[in-house]
Order: sequence, then C-alpha cells, then structure tokens
Amino acid sequence: MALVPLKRRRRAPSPPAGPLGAGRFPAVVLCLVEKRMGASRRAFLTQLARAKGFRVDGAYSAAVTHVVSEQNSGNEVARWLEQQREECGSGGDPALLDISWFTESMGAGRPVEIESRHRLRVTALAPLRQQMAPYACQRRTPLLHSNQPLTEVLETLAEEASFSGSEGRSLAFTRAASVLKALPGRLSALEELGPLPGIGEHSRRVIQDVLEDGVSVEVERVKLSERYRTMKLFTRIFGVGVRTASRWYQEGLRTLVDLQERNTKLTRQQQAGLRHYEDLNTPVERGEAEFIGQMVQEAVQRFLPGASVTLAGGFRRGKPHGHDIDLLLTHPEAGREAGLLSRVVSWLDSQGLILYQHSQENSFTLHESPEAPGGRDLLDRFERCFSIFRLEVRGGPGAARGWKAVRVDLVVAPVSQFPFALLGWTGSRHFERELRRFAGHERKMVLNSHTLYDTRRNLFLPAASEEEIFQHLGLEYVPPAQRNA
Ligand code: 8DG
Ligand code: CA
Ligand code: CA
Repeated sequence: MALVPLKRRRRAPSPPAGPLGAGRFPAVVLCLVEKRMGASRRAFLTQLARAKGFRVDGAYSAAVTHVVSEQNSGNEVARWLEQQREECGSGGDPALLDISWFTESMGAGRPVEIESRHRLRVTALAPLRQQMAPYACQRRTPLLHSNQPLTEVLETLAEEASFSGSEGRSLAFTRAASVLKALPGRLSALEELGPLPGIGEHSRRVIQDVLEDGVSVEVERVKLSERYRTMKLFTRIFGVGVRTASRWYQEGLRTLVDLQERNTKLTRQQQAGLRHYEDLNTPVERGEAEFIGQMVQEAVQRFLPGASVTLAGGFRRGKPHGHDIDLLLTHPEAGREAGLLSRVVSWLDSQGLILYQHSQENSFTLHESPEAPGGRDLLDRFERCFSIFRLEVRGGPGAARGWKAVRVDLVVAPVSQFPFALLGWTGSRHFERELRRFAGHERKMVLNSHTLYDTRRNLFLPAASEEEIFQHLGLEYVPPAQRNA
C-alpha cells in the first residue's frame, strides 16, 4: 500500500468526544487512530466501547491513557502521537496498543491488563530526529555511512536531473541523499524517516522501492537510457559541462570516437581532457595526492620560503581517492603570495611535470559589495591554475608507459582570506551550498571562499581559522571528516 504522509490525508470528521469524566473505568481514556482503521470502523468501535462503559475521546489530549491502532507500526503511531502532541500543545504518555488489546477488552467487558504482546514496538526515533537538523552544515556527515544503496540511487537521479537542466529537482535528490548519509544507522522502513526535513515525495517513493525490492525500476531505466549514458561519458571530459554535452547529444554524437571523427570543435582544455580521458577518469589515490602536494611544496619553497601548500577537497575530508587534487597556497605575510603561482607553474612545466595548464588571475577586490549566493556561488576569484600533471608511476594504470595524467587545481589565497578559501575548497559541494544557504537565510550574511559579510551590520567579519567562521555563523564547528554531505 502506498504510504501517504499523514498531513496530506483528508481528515474524516472525528467521532464526537464523549462526556469528559464519564465511563465505568476512570483510569482508562481511549483514543483510536484512524489511519488504516478508516473513519467508519473507528466510529463503530468508538460506539461499541462507549456502550460497554469505556471513555473514548474523539481527539487526542493529555488525558488519553490508551492509544489503539490497527495495522500501523509502532513507529507510525509514535509519529502520529508526536504530531497530536504538537497540535494540541500538551504532552501525555499513553500506552501505544494494538487492536488486540481493544478486542480482548471488549470481550471481557473491562480493560484487560496490558501485556507486552499488546504493545506496539517503537524503535528509537526521537534521537534520530533530534540529530537531523535542517541544514547539512548543522549536521555531521561521515564519509562512511549505512545507507549507501539508497544514496546511490538518489544521487543517480540528482545527476540525471542536472543533465536535463533541472537544477531544482537535482538539488531535491541531493538533499534527500545527504539526509540519509547523516542517519545514525541503516534505514529499514520508510516510516522511520517520519517528517524528516528535505526528503520529498519522489525521493520517498524511490527509497521505498529500494527498501522493498532492492532496486528502483525508475533508476535502472535512467542508467540504461542512451541520453544518461552519453551525458555521463561526455561530462567526464575535463572542460565539458552539461550544456556542451547536451548540445553534442542533440547533434547526434554518442561516443568519444564520434567527437574525433566528426571534427567537433574542442577548446584546448577539452582536447587535453579527451587526450587523457582514461587517466583522468581513474581515481587519484591519497598517496598520489600527497606526493604531488610535496612536489608543489618543494617548488613553492624555491620561490617563496615560508609559503605553505595545503591539501583540500575530498582528501581533506578523509576520502581515500578523488577525481582531482585541490591544493591551496598561501604565505603568512599578506601580499607576499602575489606572483608566486606563475613562477611555480613555469618551473614545474620546465621540469616536464605539466601536461596542460591554464591560469586565471586574481580578480577579487574587497571593496565591492559581496554577491548574494546564487547558482554560481561556488566559483571564486582567486589566482588559480587548472592543470594536468604528469605523475611518474610504477604500477596501476599507466604503468606500461611509466606515467599517468592527474588533474590538479592550484589556488592562491592571501592569508587574510585563507580560512575562507580552506572552508570553501574542502567541500563537499553540497556542504558548501548549505553553509552559504544557512548564512544567507538564517543569518543575513554572505559567505564565499573570500569573506563573510554581515548585511545587517554592513561589515566584513574577519576570521583566523575555520572555527572562527563557524562561530560567526553561530554554528557548531564541523570538522572536515564530517563534511561529507
Ligand atoms: P573529488 O575531487 O574527490 O571527486 O571531490 P571533491 O574534492 O569534493 O570535489 P571538487 O570538485 O574537487 O571540489 C572541491 C571543492 O572546491 C568544492 O567544495 C567546491 C570548491 N570550490 C570553491 N571554489 C571553486 C571554484 O571556483 N571552482 C571549483 N571547481 N570548485 C570550487 O570553493
Ligand atoms: Ca577534488
Ligand atoms: Ca577540484
């Protein structure tokens, strides 16, 4: 049976509340849950019980001692109870009972003693909901979690939606996946989720399919579709985004060979991406990232002693491998970092270590008003270099030729902006998006990889560490390993 969230169900009129205080058994006040029982059966059972001298209330209140339901799980009734308590603004701690208790009591003509077989089993829901704050930046999201099969299907749908240009839909699936990543344990039934934030109707349907059947037919269909497969193939080329991939698809291109044979016009970046397609789609190992970090560090020391190189991105969050290496450069004295990147890159290039690079100058000025968060809010304006390194390897892919192509992002941040750059470049992308959304909606602040700006007080909030940025935002500090949202 399809599960419809409680609040969307039309409420049937409640049976009239019985006269308060009435009943032969003053210690017992019943309330019957309508869900699955249905309005007419509920009215019938209410009448029956009242005829036998029971007090049955039509609506929940703190006076209710026995909640009776039929064919609902303990967690569903616990959720119902929570909602009732919110609606009537009062507590109460009634027993949650199966219909068997009611039937036996009617048979006996008095409330029978509650045995454990009458009680509905409720698994720990409250802690789960308490931990599930609405923004991903308020939660702790470890790298390894218990709901991988579910997050995988949701992320496939998120990807598919972004391939179709539906950013809103994509975000909805990403949000749902992110909530599941933060759950303390494996989800075994949809109702355990209750009204958790960020999980929409469509995501729930897909989750239920996977929980019940092990697969989602919808997702399997997406994965087999020609469009999805082609979009995936093309967007994996360095320098190819959804728009370009989509245009090529519409032009009838389907394979990498098609791109070559039809002389498709490619940018220099895309040509490099295509040339090194296989290598760049082979995961970069942590050891390789650390080795390249060391290499860059040595080059940096040649030109600016005292400058530092920090490994950011997924590796800083504890990922064992990644699609590229994100390195942040800075120097403790403001201004000394200017001009560093071009010298470092030229030197690495002269050593035959660079297969491709394109650099961008710093275009950030502190005095302009910060941009409100928008679709492109993850992009920043640091001096940077998008590159492909030539990494010597002995084993693994590329072993035969002795080297492997690896994508490296080099970013230079002035020391005053370094904590913001580090926070921005550590990710995950969803964590960053949520951090910026939280800053804007909840604090009226604008956060980016350069600064934090308080629009109420019209001032920039400086920070010497990531911890201070969280403090300014009134957020509990989330260490990098817990930012895998
Ligand atoms: P992976 O490489 O392991 O697959 O994952 P990742 O390390 O989490 O992803 P990434 O695509 O390398 O991005 C790392 C972070 O860098 C991500 O949170 C977004 C952030 N970032 C900025 N500014 C910019 C920018 O201008 N361009 C890009 N591509 N990423 C940016 O803060
Ligand atoms: Ca990365
Ligand atoms: Ca990157």
